[in-house]
This record gives sequence, C-alpha cells and structure tokens, in this order.
Amino acid sequence: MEGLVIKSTGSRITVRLENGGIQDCRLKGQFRIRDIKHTNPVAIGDRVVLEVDPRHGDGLITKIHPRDNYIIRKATKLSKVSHIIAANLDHAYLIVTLAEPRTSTGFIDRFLVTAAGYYIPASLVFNKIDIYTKELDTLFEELKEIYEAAGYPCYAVSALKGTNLKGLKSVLKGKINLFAGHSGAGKSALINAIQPGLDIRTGKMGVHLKGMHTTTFAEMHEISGGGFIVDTPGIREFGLIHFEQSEIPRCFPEMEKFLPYCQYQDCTHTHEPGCAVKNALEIGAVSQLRYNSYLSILNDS
Ligand SMILES: Nc1nc2c(ncn2[C@@H]2O[C@H](COP(=O)(O)OP(=O)(O)OP(=O)(O)O)[C@@H](O)[C@H]2O)c(=O)[nH]1
Ligand SMILES: [Mg+2]
Ligand SMILES: [Zn+2]
Repeated sequence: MEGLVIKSTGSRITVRLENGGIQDCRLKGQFRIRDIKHTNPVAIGDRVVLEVDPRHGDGLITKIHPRDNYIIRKATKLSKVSHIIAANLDHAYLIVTLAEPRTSTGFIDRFLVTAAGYYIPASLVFNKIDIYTKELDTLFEELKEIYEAAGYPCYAVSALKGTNLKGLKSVLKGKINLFAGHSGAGKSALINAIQPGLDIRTGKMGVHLKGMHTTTFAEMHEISGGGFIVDTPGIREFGLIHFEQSEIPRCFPEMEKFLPYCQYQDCTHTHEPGCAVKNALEIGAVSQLRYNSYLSILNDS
C-alpha cells in the first residue's frame, strides 16, 4: 500500500492512505541504522510503502520514496545530526506579524534565503491585521511593495476575525504547504481559521507576548477540497542550512537577474567596480532593505 506520512513523533508514525484512511505505523528497523545523519529517518511529507498486518492492524513502513526536497533543522549550529522538519513541500509560507510578537525583516530575509536554498517557492503571510495601528498598516504596505517586487507574494490576514482568508485558501489548494514562523505569530490559529473543525491547540497571549511554543511537533493537516498544511513549532532563528558565500546572491531573486552583468565573475557585490547589483541598488531595482540583509547574511556565513 502507498501512503503519506502526516505525523511522526519518535517511533509512532501516522500515515494517510490513498483512500483517505489513517494508519498508525512503525518503521522497519533497517532505516534507523542506515540513516545516521538525521534523528528521524522518516519525516512528514514522505511518500511511503507500507504493509498492514491483517491480524493486529499494525502498519509497517517498508520503503520511503526518494524526496523531491526537504528542510532540516539542526539541534545546534555545530551539531552534525539534524532533524528533517518536512519533505516534498510545494510551497513555504512564513507567518509573521507586525503586532506582537513583531517579526524582524532580518528574520524574514533569512527564511526566504533558506527556502530559496532548498528551491522551495515562498510567500509571506502578515497575520493579526485586526490589531494593526495606522502606522502598522502603512508599514505593511511598504513591506508588501518591497517583497512583491523581490518576487514574494504577500498576504494580510486576521486568523482571529477570519479576514482575507479567501485568497490564501485558493493558493493553498491541492498543494503541500509549510507554515513556519515565530512562536505566537498565529500559525495554528490560522490553520484553524482556514479549516474549521481541526481544533488545533493555540497559545494564550498574556503577560508573555513572545509566544510559548504551544505547538511542539510538526503535523500535517488536510484541507477540504485537497491539499495539506504542515503546522510547525515556532522558530527563534534560522541556522537551517549552510551556504557557501557564493551561493547567497542567487537566493535573492531580485538580484539574481543582474548577476551575469557584473564585471567580475567572482563579484561579492560589496565593493567591486562594475557591479551590476550595486548599480541596480542605485536605480532602485534592488531595495536597500534587502541589500542590507544580503550583506548581513554574507557576513554571518
Ligand atoms: N489579535 C489576534 N490574535 C491572534 C491572531 N491569530 C492568532 N492570534 C493569537 O496569537 C496567539 C498565538 O497563536 P498560535 O496560533 O498559538 O501561534 P503559533 O504560531 O501556532 O505558536 P507556536 O505553536 O507556539 O509556534 C493566540 O493567543 C492567538 O489567539 C489574529 O489574527 N489576531
Ligand atoms: Mg502553533
Ligand atoms: Zn556584483
């Protein structure tokens, strides 16, 4: 039988069968021994082959199909072992808010670079617009202009009031979508609003406005009409992938098209003469905000 892994907490794996049924599974021992790089040899989003014992109804995963892509998180920056958050993603959505807890543009850009590093298309969802002040509405408009010009669609929604969910719902349809972002940004609340009836636990915003890591395991939720959303635990920062410095410019889509026109092939777009990226910055084709993020990410890598 073929299935899709929708939840995996240690040794308990939940698989959605092709007929829509749900099957609890274990993983055949050989996978654990073979995969020493990851703490979880099977991940959410994996397409698997399984056998079900007709007597006890126990499922056994016997094969994991090759992954189109996957994103990982390392336990620490230096650790050799990593955890696969999800595999076979069609699209990644960063859920942010300009209210509490405010997401910085530095964090947004690191996420977008990471997604580009994995070749996963990404978008930004600005949540909690019900509590934006006039200033925040204006800030949203400014950021939307910058990010959409860079090639990243932006959505403004309120999970609480159910505002502007229609556009978002239509782009999620039929795809495997990742929802990521800081704890407290409203990832789980937004999934509840998109798919009523799921009743995913959400956090209480009280004294600790930073969010309290309500979601502790990633889980894939089915949306009616087709498609899935992977809810993930909140992330503090991004150290998800190690990039060679020379790979970073291509992860800024709005810079990418200028790269062939730099005078030097190994241009770092910082100080070199005849740099097409700096020229694009001067004429406003690359925004100062995004260029600053580029410098900061280049500096850290
Ligand atoms: N005002 C307002 N509050 C919201 C909105 N969406 C979510 N919240 C509140 O924000 C808090 C956090 O929401 P969650 O959905 O638990 O956040 P999360 O991103 O899933 O957080 P973790 O699971 O910890 O990563 C809850 O108290 C929600 O009620 C919104 O659109 N407007
Ligand atoms: Mg959550
Ligand atoms: Zn250059």
